[in-house]
Amino acid sequence: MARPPVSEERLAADFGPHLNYAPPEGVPGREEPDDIVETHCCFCGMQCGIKLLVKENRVVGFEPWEEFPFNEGRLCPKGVQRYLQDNHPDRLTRPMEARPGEGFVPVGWEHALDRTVQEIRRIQQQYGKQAFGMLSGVSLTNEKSYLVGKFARVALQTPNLDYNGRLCMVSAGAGNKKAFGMDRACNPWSDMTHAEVIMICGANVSETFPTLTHWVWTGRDNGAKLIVVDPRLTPIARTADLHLAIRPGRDSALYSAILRELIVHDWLDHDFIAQHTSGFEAAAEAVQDYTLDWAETVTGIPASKIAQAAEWWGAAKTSFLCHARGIEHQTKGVENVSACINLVLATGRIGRPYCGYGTITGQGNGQGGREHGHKTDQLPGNRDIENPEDRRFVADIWGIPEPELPHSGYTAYEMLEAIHRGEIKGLLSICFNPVVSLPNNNMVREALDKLEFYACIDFFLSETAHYADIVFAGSLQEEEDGTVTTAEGRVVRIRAAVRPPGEARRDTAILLELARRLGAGDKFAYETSEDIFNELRRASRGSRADYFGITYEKVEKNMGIFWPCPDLDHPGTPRLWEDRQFRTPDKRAHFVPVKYHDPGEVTDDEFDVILTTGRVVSQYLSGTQTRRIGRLVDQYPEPLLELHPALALRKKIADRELVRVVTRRGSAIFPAQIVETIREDTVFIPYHWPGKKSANQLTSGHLDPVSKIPEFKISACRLEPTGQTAPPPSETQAWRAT
Ligand SMILES: Nc1nc2c(c(=O)[nH]1)N[C@H]1C(S)=C(S)[C@@H](COP(=O)(O)OP(=O)(O)OC[C@H]3O[C@@H](n4cnc5c(=O)[nH]c(N)nc54)[C@H](O)[C@@H]3O)O[C@H]1N2
Ligand SMILES: Nc1nc2c(c(=O)[nH]1)N[C@H]1C(S)=C(S)[C@@H](COP(=O)(O)OP(=O)(O)OC[C@H]3O[C@@H](n4cnc5c(=O)[nH]c(N)nc54)[C@H](O)[C@@H]3O)O[C@H]1N2
Ligand code: SF4
Ligand SMILES: [Mo]
Repeated sequence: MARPPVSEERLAADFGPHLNYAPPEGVPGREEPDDIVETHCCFCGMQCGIKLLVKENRVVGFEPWEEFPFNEGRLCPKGVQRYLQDNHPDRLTRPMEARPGEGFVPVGWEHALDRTVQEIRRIQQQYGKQAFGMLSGVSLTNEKSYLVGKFARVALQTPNLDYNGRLCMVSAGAGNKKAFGMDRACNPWSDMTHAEVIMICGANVSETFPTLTHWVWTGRDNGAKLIVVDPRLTPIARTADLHLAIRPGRDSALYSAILRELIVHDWLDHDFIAQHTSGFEAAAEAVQDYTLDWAETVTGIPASKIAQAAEWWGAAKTSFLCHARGIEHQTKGVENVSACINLVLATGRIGRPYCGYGTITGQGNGQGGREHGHKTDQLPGNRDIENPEDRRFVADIWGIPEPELPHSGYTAYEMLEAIHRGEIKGLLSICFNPVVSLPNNNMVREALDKLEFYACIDFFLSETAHYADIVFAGSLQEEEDGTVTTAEGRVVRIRAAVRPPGEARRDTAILLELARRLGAGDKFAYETSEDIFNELRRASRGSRADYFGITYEKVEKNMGIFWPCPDLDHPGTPRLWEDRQFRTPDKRAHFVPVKYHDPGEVTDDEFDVILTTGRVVSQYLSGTQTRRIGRLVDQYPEPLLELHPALALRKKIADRELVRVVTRRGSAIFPAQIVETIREDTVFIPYHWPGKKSANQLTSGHLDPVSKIPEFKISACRLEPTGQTAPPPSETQAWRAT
């Protein structure tokens, strides 16, 4: 029997008073710390080095860590405020149980763990092992990611495990594997410094990876031509030599037309193509009709600008191409990635100093987290869960017979659909807030309401945790030792600075105790995070993400080690492919032919404007961490609908007017922000807010057929002005997670 819908009272619980936390006098004890801990920012994939100041088991401030080579002490607005999470009054300090009519009630660990294990057993006995699912996230360290993968397969024995990287890195991962047989940014960012051309596709670098801007600008100061492809004139685009304001969802048309230009003008590296690649002819044939004029019609970018980009790219001796979610959050996310890689391969500019390519990984451990097996189709070391050899290798390390290892299950969005259909009855989640971050979140909320049992591990009561029966009080990044892998592929050390507050426990301790109570304790006999890492090293040995030669000691001594690192005496690999030995079966890099097709949803008479979604500098992902920090809230207090003055004029919309945005999934009201920095046919809404302010009420469940990433970047919408002016932001901040 499904539960009754989660009550309004429960959804509103604990979500009001402390949203804007900012200690007026600073955190007490700031002046004389007991300890200074060198670690990394908990937010984006840059993983900037930072020193945390600790006093009496509390993080009371930070200092720059200038010696850390990537950011050299620089931090962004989120990085300098993150320490405020530690002492936050909203921190969960005890497990909680949802009781009918009472909302959430604090309970003891024994009860919370017992009830969870009983429910897992009941559901699995009644409906089968696969009826209990697990969702995970890659703000977790490598150790926790590995542990979750093993926990779901060995303790829960379910195929239905997936992670929030499904919303983030999977298009790039699939594209990289097709081309190179391996999934990592190919170069360290310092290779931008002497690139003659830097091309940034669908990445709002200055807001989403602010400390990376330093490397882009160093390249530009040294004479690089900067090309930015984005429907918006973002801060980084404002500093570019060429801004290609693309119509959302048309990327592969642009890169294919550029490839055609390279071929027409013979701006190709024939030796590299002949000796180190395969598939060039098919890729060339696929683009032969994609003329500049055709591309102008499809992309909305003037043909002359496309020609200019092709000429700069073609004539350069060194170059760096990078992309992020702008091209990857599409139903052709993987094809867009392939189309970009084709440009890099055609000119042979990879695996050399100042010649590089890379996706800019988003989440804190978006790189490591996508290698160690909490992805449904994957085992540690980026091994394939359907490959018999990979299965045997990992089953041996885990001490289970290979046939007991589950196969691939549902991906994240599909899992919610399966819950909605009643196929999956129970869920455990850690580090994922799908109520805010999945598309079409009206469906997501209905699905969570249907679960017979749901347990969530978090340190704040996230919007999704409101739907849980049991909430386990887990740990912040700085409360547990471990490692993460930065967007460059550099494995760095997260140091425990403090213990979790009150009765909260380390994430690892919670998972290990659940495993023990599920009867799998002997398979999870770790004393420390380093024990888990050492098993991960063995599980990744010889794989496409080889960590075997990396130890805590080496990481600490060198301020990070780049994988692959196959042996203990190996120094790590900052730049891939210098040896030209790609990880594909034929050791060549593969061109992938790309044929253009339209996005999953196109505009029509009824829905005549393109809606795209993304980020602002001061908020992070689903916002449950950053919306609780007053100084970040002040910088951008509410989601705004960005639109061009010409569109505003056509729709008779005034600045700050409340506008109803309608898509085929639903509607929501946002204050208009009229800006000249966006295409006339496109509007943009940042997605960091829940409830009535959530952009994901509007987005579609269209998925890339290969990567299963949702098409967050393109929906067709209609704009309906309400005639009302939005109240000042301060009056609108008390939104509830309804
Ligand atoms: N401040 C902040 N920083 C973050 C995060 C955060 O939440 N806040 N999250 C981190 C994570 S997990 C991620 S994944 C990254 C994301 O980093 P980005 O990918 O840089 O961020 P987005 O805002 O999602 O999208 C980037 C740009 O894509 C553009 N775009 C939209 N549609 C298209 C299109 O069809 N084609 C092209 N070429 N561009 C398009 C948008 O205008 C936007 O400027 O940021 C990381 N850093
Ligand atoms: N419309 C639209 N939607 C999007 C996107 C978009 O561009 N547009 N971007 C997508 C992308 S790229 C991403 S990455 C997703 C992100 O989506 P989510 O992963 O859902 O977002 P987070 O805010 O990271 O949620 C993580 C949750 O885990 C908790 N958490 C963080 N660290 C830890 C930890 O160490 N331990 C434990 N126990 N809990 C932790 C946080 O408190 C939070 O509740 O959103 C996606 N959704
Ligand atoms: S750029 Fe990313 S890792 Fe660096 S301080 Fe900002 S959020 Fe943290
Ligand atoms: Mo992401």
